[in-house]
Amino acid sequence: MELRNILQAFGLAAGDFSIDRISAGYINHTYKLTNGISYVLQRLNKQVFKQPDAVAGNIRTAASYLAQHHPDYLFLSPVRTRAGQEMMYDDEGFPWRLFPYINNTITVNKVETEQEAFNAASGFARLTKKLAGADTSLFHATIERFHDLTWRLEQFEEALLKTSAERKEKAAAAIAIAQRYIYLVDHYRAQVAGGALKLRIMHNDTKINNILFDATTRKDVCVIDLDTLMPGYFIYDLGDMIRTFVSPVDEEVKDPSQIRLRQNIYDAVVKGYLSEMNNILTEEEKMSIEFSGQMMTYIMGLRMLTDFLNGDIYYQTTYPGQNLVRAANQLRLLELLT
Ligand code: GN1
Ligand code: MG
Repeated sequence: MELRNILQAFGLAAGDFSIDRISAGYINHTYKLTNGISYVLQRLNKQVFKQPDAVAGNIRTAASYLAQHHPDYLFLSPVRTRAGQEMMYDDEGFPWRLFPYINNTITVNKVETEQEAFNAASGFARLTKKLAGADTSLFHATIERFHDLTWRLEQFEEALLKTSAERKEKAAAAIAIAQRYIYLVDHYRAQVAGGALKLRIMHNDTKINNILFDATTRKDVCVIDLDTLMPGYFIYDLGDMIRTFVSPVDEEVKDPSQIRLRQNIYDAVVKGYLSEMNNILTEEEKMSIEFSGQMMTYIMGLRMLTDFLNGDIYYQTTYPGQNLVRAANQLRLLELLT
């Protein structure tokens, strides 16, 4: 369906905007509509988000809780269609959402400074903190068992059994490294089963480009990309920040030897996170801070490797072998984090 028709459903005329596709992200299609008042338009990946209503529902639940209890907290809710819906479905059944664009904000794709790491970490932490009083049972899993490490290991093992000889051969080195870290899954299971981690509302995709910064002051303004806002454990958000912030090069780099652990950035992430969550996290939870980065780096390595073994069916790729490159980078980072 043409963007023109989609915008029409939201009461906007395509001709009024200059429209650019934003390429960051492996899952959804995102466009920036620029004019005096600007918007972000996004097509949700319906293969990944099988229940778009759960996505919209969680955002609505969070928005109403925050409006009631923390009215000063800036939380981005979608713009409704003319028919009053949070999403419109195109002819192929894809849901589209529209978000207001906050002027004078920027996203960054790479953490350069400790201050940036600290600000982003405190920004993501503040979301969980502000939602700490909300009833987690009102939120639904938008992707079942999304960051459940046990499940991701099972999927990896199943892919290993089903993959082609050729892919298995190409991935042999990565598979061997991945198998060395299965002990992390045992630890995860023990933590969850033992009740060491409290169920909280997490963002679940805390990459640096999922937070808006003020273009002038560089302070964090607002978190974005709330498709995976759902119950989880604090290690998911803190861990994904450690995973994506600490290396000077990102998960796409072709030469894994460029992956490094910047200890100062690591420390700034943890400090930023605790600047908001120190009084919210239990002492027992705090014992999993170090584990968080290891666990999330491992889970992403497993997911990327699984996707490679499955024939690249989940993440968008632009060249053959890209998922294996991504996985190798995660496993390299994991070596540095353990
Ligand atoms: C996916 O689409 P994007 O880049 O926001 C993935 C995350 C991974 C990330 C890896 C729904 O997020 O879990 O961390 O790729 N999102 C989903 O870069 O699977
Ligand atoms: Mg995302």
